Amino acid sequence: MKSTILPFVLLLLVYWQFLAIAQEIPINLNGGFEETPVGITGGDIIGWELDLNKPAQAVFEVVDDSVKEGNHALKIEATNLGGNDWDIQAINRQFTLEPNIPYRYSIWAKADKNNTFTNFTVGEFYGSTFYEWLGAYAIPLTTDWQEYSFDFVAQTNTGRSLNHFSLSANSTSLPIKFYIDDLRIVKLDLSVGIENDPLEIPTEFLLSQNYPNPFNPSTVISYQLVVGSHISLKIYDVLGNEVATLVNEEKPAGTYEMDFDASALSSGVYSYKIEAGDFVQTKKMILLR
Ligand SMILES: [Ca+2]
Repeated sequence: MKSTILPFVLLLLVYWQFLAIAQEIPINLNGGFEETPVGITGGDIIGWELDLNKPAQAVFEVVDDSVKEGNHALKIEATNLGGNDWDIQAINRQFTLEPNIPYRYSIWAKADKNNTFTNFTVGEFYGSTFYEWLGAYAIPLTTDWQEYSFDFVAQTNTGRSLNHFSLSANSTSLPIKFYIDDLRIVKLDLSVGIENDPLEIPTEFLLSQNYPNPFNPSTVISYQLVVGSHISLKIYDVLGNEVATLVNEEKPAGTYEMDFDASALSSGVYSYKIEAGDFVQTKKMILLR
């Protein structure tokens, strides 16, 4: 009996891992670091802020350097390391982490000299002022862009939301410069393989904000359908002229991702509109060359 079941269990485990789906979390975070930081602030800001009010002295600057999409990355130049960190706060207290579900934090980073140790931490927001750290990861950066990722699991308490990332650095020689770009949080849905159902049926219609945004020249637009219907997903310029049709067909319920390549278009604000039965939604995006 045991020898009959074991290969099946191993196969199931492999299958489970293989089918694990990463679902991007719609955090209100300028994870591509295309824009100037908000600064030292509090409150519910859409975007992200940097808390410079720390012993460690550093200058933050959005510079013309990028590992992936977009043109810019965040440069952090430290002249003094005071043993404390710098905070990057993703300000979205609406997004609640699901307990006991693994999430993956990923970020691209490099430094101007090897072995600049950087700690990346992830925290969750709870109540009005409390942050609970979910993980801290010490990384020896190199002079080449590399992607680093860490998995974490939300605590079981309810009402917690993803809020807080921080950085700290250590090096034997100062000043140091390091760069970060393309910060993402994805939810790892490991239940999919077990259910043997690659398309989890969503519970609400949704047109997600494209990622990255701003973008150059391509971006990803995703949407969810609760029921199957005829889908139209079109791109319009700022004058309302249709410039592209991404989808125009019947689709079953499910979650979809579309790549939009804007190589033929010029810089500017565009909108994308989905029509799925009675569900109509439009969002804006920025092509930045
Ligand atoms: Ca970027």
